[in-house]
Amino acid sequence: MTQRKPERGICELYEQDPERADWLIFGREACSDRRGFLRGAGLATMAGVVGATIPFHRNMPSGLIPAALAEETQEFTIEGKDGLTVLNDRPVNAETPAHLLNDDVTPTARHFIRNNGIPPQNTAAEGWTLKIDGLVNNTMEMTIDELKDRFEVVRLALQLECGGNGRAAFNPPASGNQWTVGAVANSEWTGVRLRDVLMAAGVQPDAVYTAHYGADSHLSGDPEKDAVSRGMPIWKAMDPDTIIAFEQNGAPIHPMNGAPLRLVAPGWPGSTSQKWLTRIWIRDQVHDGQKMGPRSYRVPRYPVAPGEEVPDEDFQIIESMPVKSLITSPKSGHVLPVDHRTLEVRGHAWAGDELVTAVDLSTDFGATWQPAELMPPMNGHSWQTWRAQLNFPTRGYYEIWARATDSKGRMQPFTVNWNPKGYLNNSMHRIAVRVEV
Ligand SMILES: Nc1nc2c(c(=O)[nH]1)N[C@H]1C(S)=C(S)[C@@H](COP(=O)(O)O)O[C@H]1N2
Ligand SMILES: [Mo]
Repeated sequence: MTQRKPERGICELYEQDPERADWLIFGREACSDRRGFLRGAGLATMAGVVGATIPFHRNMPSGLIPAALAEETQEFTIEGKDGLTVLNDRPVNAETPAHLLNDDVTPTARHFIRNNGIPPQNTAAEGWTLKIDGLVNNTMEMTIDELKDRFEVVRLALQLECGGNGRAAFNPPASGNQWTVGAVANSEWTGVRLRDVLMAAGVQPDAVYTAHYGADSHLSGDPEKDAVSRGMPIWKAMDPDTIIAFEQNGAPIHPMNGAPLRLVAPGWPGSTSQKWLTRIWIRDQVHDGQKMGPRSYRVPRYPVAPGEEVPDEDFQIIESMPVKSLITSPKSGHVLPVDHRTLEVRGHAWAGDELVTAVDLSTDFGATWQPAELMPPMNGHSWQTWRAQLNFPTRGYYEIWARATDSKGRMQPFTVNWNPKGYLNNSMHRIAVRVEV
């Protein structure tokens, strides 16, 4: 496996010195009149770079980096995974290119991997136990077979997204895995409701938060330290879609996705969904385990300027994730053959604990929008699939932009909502399409 270079070079360049960026990419002409750099020779150069003329170039905001340039992928192989892009190999972190997420239910081979530490060697279901303790009337320790026997088994498609998905677009850059768009998945998980287990254990009235422990180890090798140990408020633990899963897509969980037992707390930062789960401790305070604070999986309580210093006490824990969508077909860079002017476009949208109520698409850099046909979720907390037929008036370079709206009327922004740790980038997904003569 190879270490992937962060992809933010071009974005960083634009942010720091847009004139020079235009000069480097589109040539000297682009610099004489920056606002008009897409006219004349500048436009011709840009068309050369993206490989086609740009019919809607007048709508392109100045300094906009064509989506066609922002893409570069590197593939790697890991057993049972197919076509993922590696971001880091110690610990293993790999995301899925958007066009490989086209399935309504994400195949295990295409489910991203986000490890904070070193996965356990032994992930056999046999002998694995889960302990429930802390503020409960009955401390419990159960095998996976006992969980299956005692509680109703459910199978749900659940959306899981890393809190840092989209971080690569942050400027100034945020440290951490430089995820682009593919740290999200919607596999089917079979398991028992955490709620049912907690009811059996008898949660005491002063319980406020769960604390999760897994069998992976800290990168340092220090046995006293957890790789990650997060939790959630009791109300989220009691959500019927929050489950303790022992199967992924009807088969044993992939070792990198938390075999043989994991939490799935859909719609919340992926870090809530403890993999290789061994213990859930019920606490009378917000959990203070590894990566619970003061800035981990937290964002400022108020909007901040890019690069602004924010004191630790002004950060709050991320709960439900914001509305977002992905264009999964066609693959960015798609070329419409000669005499073809329409294209079937598909993707998914999700909105944390909310529903997605609309997905709109633009082919003219956001000047006009048309609604996509949006399906209801397969079950609560599944992502929603959408499709649309788009028309392209002439030959040239186009971008398809997708913008989802949630049930509270919130829409995806065009730009990154900057925060120091690079979380929650739900800016619109853009892909490039070329229409031939
Ligand atoms: N035990 C354990 N659980 C974990 C993690 C981890 O490193 N160790 N990573 C978390 C993070 S940050 C995310 S985004 C999700 C990713 O789940 P996946 O690797 O199955 O896609 O798992 C979460 N659960
Ligand atoms: Mo994550």
